[in-house]
Amino acid sequence: MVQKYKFGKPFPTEAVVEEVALQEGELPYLRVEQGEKLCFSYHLEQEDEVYGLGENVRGINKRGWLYQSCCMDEPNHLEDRHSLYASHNFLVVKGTKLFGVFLDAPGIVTFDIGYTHLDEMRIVFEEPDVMVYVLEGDSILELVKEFRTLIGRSYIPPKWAFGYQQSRWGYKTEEDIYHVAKMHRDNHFPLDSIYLDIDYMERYKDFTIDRERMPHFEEMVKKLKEDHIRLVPIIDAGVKVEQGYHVYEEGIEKGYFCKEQDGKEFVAGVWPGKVHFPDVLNKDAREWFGNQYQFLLEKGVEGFWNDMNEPSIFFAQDRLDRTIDEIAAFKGKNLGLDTFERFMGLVGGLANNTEDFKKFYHQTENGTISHDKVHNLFGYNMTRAAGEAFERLCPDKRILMFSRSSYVGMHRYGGIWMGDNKSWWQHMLLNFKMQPSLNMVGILYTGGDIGGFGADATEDLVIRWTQMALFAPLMRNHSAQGTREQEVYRFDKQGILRDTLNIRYGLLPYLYSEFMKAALRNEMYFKPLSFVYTDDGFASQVEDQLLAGDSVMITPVFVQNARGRYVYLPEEMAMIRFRSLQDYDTKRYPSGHHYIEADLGETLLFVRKNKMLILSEGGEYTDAVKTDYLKVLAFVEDKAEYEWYEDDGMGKDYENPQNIRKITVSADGACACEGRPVRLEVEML
Ligand code: MIG
Repeated sequence: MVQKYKFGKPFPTEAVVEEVALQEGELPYLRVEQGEKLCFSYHLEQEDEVYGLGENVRGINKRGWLYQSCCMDEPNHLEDRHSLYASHNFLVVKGTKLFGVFLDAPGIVTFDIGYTHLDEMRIVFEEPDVMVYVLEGDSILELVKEFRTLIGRSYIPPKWAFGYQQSRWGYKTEEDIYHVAKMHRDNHFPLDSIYLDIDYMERYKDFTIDRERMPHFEEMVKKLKEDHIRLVPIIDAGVKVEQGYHVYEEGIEKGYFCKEQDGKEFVAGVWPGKVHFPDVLNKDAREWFGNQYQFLLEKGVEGFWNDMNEPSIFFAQDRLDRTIDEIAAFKGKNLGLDTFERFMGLVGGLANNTEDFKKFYHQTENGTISHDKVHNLFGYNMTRAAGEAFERLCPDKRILMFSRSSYVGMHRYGGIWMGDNKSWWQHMLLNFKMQPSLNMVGILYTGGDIGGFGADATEDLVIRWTQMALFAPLMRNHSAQGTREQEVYRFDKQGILRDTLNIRYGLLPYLYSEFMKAALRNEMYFKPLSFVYTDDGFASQVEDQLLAGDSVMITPVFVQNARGRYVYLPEEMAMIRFRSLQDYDTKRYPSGHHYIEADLGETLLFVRKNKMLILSEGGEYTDAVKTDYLKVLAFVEDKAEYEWYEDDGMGKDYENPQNIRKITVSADGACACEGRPVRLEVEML
């Protein structure tokens, strides 16, 4: 059951798509404090667990820290951060009571979840306007489903986007791109796409191509597609200020950029130097910006990633000008510690200064509103611009789209990647833990940069990270220029990496089925153990294992030099230790704690009781993965049933009942697939 309550005059974010009647009277569960700032508080009992907040730092259980919804370009994803790139104000409290709450407020919201006082949660709003949705149900999974129904169906990418993808900030020319393709194909590393980072553009101008570096762009797109490799270009939020640049000139002419109070376009500095931000909160501007993607669509491009859309601001032009003047005053002075710190603060305070958010405005259907009040909606609406445009421009085709910044509601238009992580073991775990929290807010198509974006990766890290990402819908190796190159072909143990990628393609029928069912039924693809094994008193303490889909529990190795790990089994399960798609061993383990070996080249996973994993024979790209033969790895005590989802992977005939086939395995090993000619080979675990 969902109840809606209104405080002040909430901005219509369009996060929620269902009609819900507005309630009068007291907010249930939360105590309302109308002090200097609007605050909701809740007393936490010792057994209470708090889940949610989508993309954020720290654990799956959010207790014990202070989080802030304030989308920020912050590349240091450390424990002392309070926000990352997104704002996902959805929480579930489970313990003495069970309820969910969504705080639909696009300004800055602070969640003190047992930080100031261990046993108190305080949700504080910078702006007094918020629409509150309170959800009730019998389990966390039910609450999540209720919430997901409220916010609408999740974005579904094309099937090729579930293949392995390669990216690096630093591929500059056609030769660079062809080289990456060749190295994968020649060495039989499966691959479905290569990314174009900002260097493909002419001086970082959106919707342009640097013809010196990529004179035959169209031909390259075509040639690579013949080789089953898609090119995925980046689009940045800021539009370069440059006379003669059509996007700039059109935006100015139509008044589609964010303006300051005096009516002049707000000037920020980002990659291209001075930029204006398209006013994506304005319907017409959003349509206009979305239409620009056609420039690349008509060149054969079928996927994009939207970057810098918090929006990231290196500097606001007027603050920079003032700062330069202030800095000049330090010249020739003897800088003591205080003055030196002030000096450093001046420069350090230039980037992403929240004060600058107050200086520009959006012209929305609900009037003019300053950016700080709706800051967290920018990335959402930039990606929405693209998503809405794809619906108009190519309604029958799925286009790959994912964003860096997001708000609840954006999940209908695209996925996200987890931003600028680092080549650190702890970031592998951090990204792992974000997955279920993101699923709670509808973001199913997601993954972090494999191998880490910043800092230098080691070979074993890349191997373990690739293994960890085997079930991530978005499986992309990406890194920053200047860091150690980390494509799979850069390392000695290429056999391990090749075998690992082959496993991914073997898993595709399962992975795709589970993703599609989760999307179409408003369910989670990655689930924490505690969401499923609700009576298990220990499950909530396990945050380095997840259920991936309905059949499998994954238990990656997150520790350097480890040759195995402790695994907690909430019930009897069947282990599979993969070395390759063909070479693996299996063993049943009873419930409880076990130390299980997993050498560098080995990936552990567990099949749940009366469930099965289906495997294809793999392939070097998604289109090569055949499904006329499936290996079925089943752990059957009584009977196992599986719903195998399969469609053309490009169109939108999602609801066709033909897409789902039931596979059944009985205890004697007999196996059948309803209505589809497929050769099944069963292996009883
Ligand atoms: O300021 O386009 O998160 O993936 O490679 C850095 C260059 C801008 C940040 C993205 C990253 C991308 C990089 N971008």
